[in-house]
Amino acid sequence: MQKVPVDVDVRRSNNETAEANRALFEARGTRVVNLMSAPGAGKTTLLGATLSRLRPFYRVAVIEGDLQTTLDADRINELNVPALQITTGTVCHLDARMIARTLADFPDPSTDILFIENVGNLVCPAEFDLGEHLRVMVCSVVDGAEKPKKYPLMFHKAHVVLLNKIDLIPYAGVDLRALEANVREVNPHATVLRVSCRTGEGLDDWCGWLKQWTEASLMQDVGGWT
Ligand SMILES: Nc1nc2c(ncn2[C@@H]2O[C@H](COP(=O)(O)OP(=O)(O)OP(=O)(O)O)[C@@H](O)[C@H]2O)c(=O)[nH]1
Ligand SMILES: [Mg+2]
Repeated sequence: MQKVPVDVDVRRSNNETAEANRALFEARGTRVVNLMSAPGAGKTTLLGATLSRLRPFYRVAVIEGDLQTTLDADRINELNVPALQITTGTVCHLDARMIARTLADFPDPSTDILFIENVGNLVCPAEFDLGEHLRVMVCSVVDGAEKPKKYPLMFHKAHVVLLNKIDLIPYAGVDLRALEANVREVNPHATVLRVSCRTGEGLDDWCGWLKQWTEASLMQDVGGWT
């Protein structure tokens, strides 16, 4: 009997479920954005700002991933955007099966863009395909310029890297150019944008980029980015 290492098996099974999720999303005409970052980099804050800018144009919904609480889903529901919470307990990332189970409770097929906020963690979320079409990483600039080199996988997997909290650069003493160079070294193809969810700087550019991507993706009628 051939032995298959457990993590290879887990990943293969996850990938199969992710493909099924993606096929379902595409049949519904829903584009799915997976938001990832270290804890506290600003995912939920960015989501709030993004939803308010995109809502006039698209039907949006959110799945929130969190170890314990429903706090982030509560924040999104306060904006009158439908949001469901997945609490993972001790698991430090979302996986495709969790998303598949949630879709059974969240059947609205008319969503144009579904945002998934992954569990705050700089490593594991990048290892699990959820069936998304776009992976966006939020990187807090105050965490230091060397982070892309130390934790390359998430930077490598991201289609978009948002360098958030640039309002704090004067206090943090971080070299923003060095950070950008490190991101590009790990992932030369990613779109890299500077934003501040506190001051609003860069958010119109980010949402403009996302609108363009959504239109292009819906026209192609395929995910294409995975
Ligand atoms: N100064 C500053 N603070 C920010 C910015 N974006 C977010 N914050 C703050 O950073 C803290 C964490 O933001 P959240 O949006 O909760 O971060 P998160 O990534 O969703 O956190 P988890 O879900 O716990 O991983 C909050 O106090 C935000 O107000 C920013 O651009 N500048
Ligand atoms: Mg959050």
